[in-house]
Amino acid sequence: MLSNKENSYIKKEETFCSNTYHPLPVVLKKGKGVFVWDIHGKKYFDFLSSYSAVNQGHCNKRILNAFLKQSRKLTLTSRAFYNNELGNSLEYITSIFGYDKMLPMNSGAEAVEAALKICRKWGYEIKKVQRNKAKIIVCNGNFHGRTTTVISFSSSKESKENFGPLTLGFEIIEYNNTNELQRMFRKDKNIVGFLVEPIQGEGGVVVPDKNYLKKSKELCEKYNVLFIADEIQTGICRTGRLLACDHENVRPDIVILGKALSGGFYPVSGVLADASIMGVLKVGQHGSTFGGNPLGAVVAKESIKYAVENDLSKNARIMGDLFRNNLNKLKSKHKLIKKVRGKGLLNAIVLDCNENSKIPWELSLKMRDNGLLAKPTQGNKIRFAPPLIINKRQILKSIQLIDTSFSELKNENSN
Ligand code: IF1
Repeated sequence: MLSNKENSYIKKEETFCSNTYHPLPVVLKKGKGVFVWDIHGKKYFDFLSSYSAVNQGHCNKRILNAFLKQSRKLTLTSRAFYNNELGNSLEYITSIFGYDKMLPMNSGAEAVEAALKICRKWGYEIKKVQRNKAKIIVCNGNFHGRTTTVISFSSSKESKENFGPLTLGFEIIEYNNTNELQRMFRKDKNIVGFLVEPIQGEGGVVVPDKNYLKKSKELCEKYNVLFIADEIQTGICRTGRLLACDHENVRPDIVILGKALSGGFYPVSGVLADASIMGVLKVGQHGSTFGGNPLGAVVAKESIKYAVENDLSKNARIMGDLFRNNLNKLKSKHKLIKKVRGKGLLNAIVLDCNENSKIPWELSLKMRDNGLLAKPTQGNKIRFAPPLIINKRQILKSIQLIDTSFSELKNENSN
């Protein structure tokens, strides 16, 4: 039962904000590490991590200090002028990821849009495909953002209906299917790029077969197509490696980063590529008011430094294995758990109910009451993605809370 105070916050947000979400009924006021607190001081494990944007933990002290220090000096210059932080930051970030250059943007969708522009331009000017015929392959179940071009290649009707006319030049193929990818490449010589999530987040944490990425990259090399990895959600240690593509030693032609590049402080995203690809963008052919600002540059450098120096990849691997092993033990106890899947600390359970069942929501409410926040995605899946700093004791405690929530729901439904 929500308090009057909670209801008044909710009512105000619903009254004055666009109604594009169905938030879990909880009103948060504070975050620290793996925890968030509501307005009454109740503490929760945050198993959404702001859609994997706070991999380093809420209000990370090191990133906060860097943010505050730079905020007092210079926050925004626009790129009409140089600033003393952008070059330093991108020198560090490009060296960590092993690319020549990074194009700094702000939101994930903007970085995806920029990557698509680079890919198309490369197609016309380097690969020499037919003018205005460039084609980019994407996957069914994709999620790459909410801008009009990006939703143009969404496979979800809800994301694109009545937002037309949509952008042309995209073909959707089945995810995790390299045969179909090869058929596409053979059929159409104007294909310039393959945009793929190494693990599909919104699709309910869909992990492709082993070597899917490797085989896809090999096909891209064979047919001279750019392999574009959207690592906005899977990147920055989330799946147990710096990039999810690292699990298969795949080096994308273009890497798209966002979310945890910000440490949760300030929207920062970016596109990584070597000079031979990034060089197709000339002066005046791309830009953004905030892209490359000194505050975002400092935040992004500190966010990556923290993740690397604290080996969040290793912790994500160890804690992710512990979490999935324990979830699988729960599976034998709670028949409602149909499947456990994920990699590192990007995990989900598939519930044995249909896609429009109320059970996933009821379960999320139970977990909320028990002190753990997680939300259903794609109907009958619940995503579990805590900050990557979570420790063993906290994982085991979280499993207990999830177990209790299943038991309570079962008892309630059997009465
Ligand atoms: C919403 C999903 C997650 C992303 C990938 C690009 C973007 C996202 C792989 C765009 C953003 C967010 C957006 C948020 C919900 C959330 C989400 F459920 F929508 F798919 F995390 F899984 N590529 N994902 O996951 O980045 O422009 O948002 O910074 O729009 O509801 P953005």
